[in-house]
Amino acid sequence: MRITELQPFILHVPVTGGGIADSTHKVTHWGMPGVIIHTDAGLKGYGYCGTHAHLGSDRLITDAIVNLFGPLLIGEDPRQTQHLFNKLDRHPNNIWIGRAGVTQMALSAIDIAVWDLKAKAAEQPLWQLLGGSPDKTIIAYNTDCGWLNRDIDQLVDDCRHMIEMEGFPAVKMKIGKPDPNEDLKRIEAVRRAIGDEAKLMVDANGKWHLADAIQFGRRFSAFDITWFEEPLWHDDVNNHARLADKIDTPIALGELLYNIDAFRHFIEAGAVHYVQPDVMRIGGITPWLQIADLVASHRLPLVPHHGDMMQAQIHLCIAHRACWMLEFIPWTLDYFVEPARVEAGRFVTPHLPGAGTTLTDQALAAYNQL
Ligand code: 0YR
Ligand code: MG
Repeated sequence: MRITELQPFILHVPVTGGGIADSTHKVTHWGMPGVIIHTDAGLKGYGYCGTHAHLGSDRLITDAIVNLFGPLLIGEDPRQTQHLFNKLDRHPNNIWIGRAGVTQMALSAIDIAVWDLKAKAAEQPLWQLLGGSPDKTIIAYNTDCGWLNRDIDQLVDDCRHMIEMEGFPAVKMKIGKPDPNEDLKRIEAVRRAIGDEAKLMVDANGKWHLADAIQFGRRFSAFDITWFEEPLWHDDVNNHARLADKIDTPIALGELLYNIDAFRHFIEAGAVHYVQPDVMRIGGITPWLQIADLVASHRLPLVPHHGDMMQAQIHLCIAHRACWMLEFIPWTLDYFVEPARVEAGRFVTPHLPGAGTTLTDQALAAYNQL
């Protein structure tokens, strides 16, 4: 099988309730710049990353896919995933301007697409190709009920609904209001509404500084918070390690890290307890598997970020021993041939061949901005 063509796309799809916010931004749409990789066997591989639907930055990603990496792929066998990742990752152009940011996300989309092709060529769902079992249970936690721009009454209703009516065993809420005391009031209200059994996580998206994180993070113990996500600036290893020593609530981070070296630095510094790589940011499935083995070697849990909208990462979670929980956000369930499904708070095992990333022709026609 040989790669014959790269067909880029940029989807912008609506998010819940007309707009969502965390401490860094408010968005009305989720962006999915990506690529369909065509082959001479008639199989197509789909890969994409996740953004805040800014067309300028999305076009940078698709330009890197087509013009930085594209010429290196035509004529190659997509099943040679290790060979192709090394060829692109270590290409002089990528070393000089890449290894993070736009080019790393472009590489992620390509690597996901070639793994999609590899699994389709093997006529297996990716979790099976990787040696997983369909009987493995992956717990879903819901982030789509905890947005920072919901008032406290809506926040409480949405979180209670996900636990009581939808059967999720865990919800995550955003913090990062101008006054952390308001965050504490919201945390207390949600904990009271969902009861003591349900898991509750909080996510600051990097907004807090160390003093606030210590002072207010110590008070999370009263509410049994499962993890404090991205408390501080995303790349700040030392202060996250200091915070981890000062508060009881575990630290979760990784959604904005780009490579295995960054994960190793946080893990070896004792700065993270729940590790959250995102397959659409770190260069794809090939490095995801390496990072997952690193995480497992340190006996830490791996709970991926939702950037691929769970489609590929549910396969990876089923296959890898470090995973037992995955973030859930429902924005893109109508746009995939086999959308991620949750029943009673657990992901349903996908069964179609491939990595789960095949978009419908209708979605490509309706939402493509390219
Ligand atoms: C959502 N999940 C997150 C995204 C969310 C961010 O648009 O920006 O809030 O991905 O932190 O853990
Ligand atoms: Mg987060």
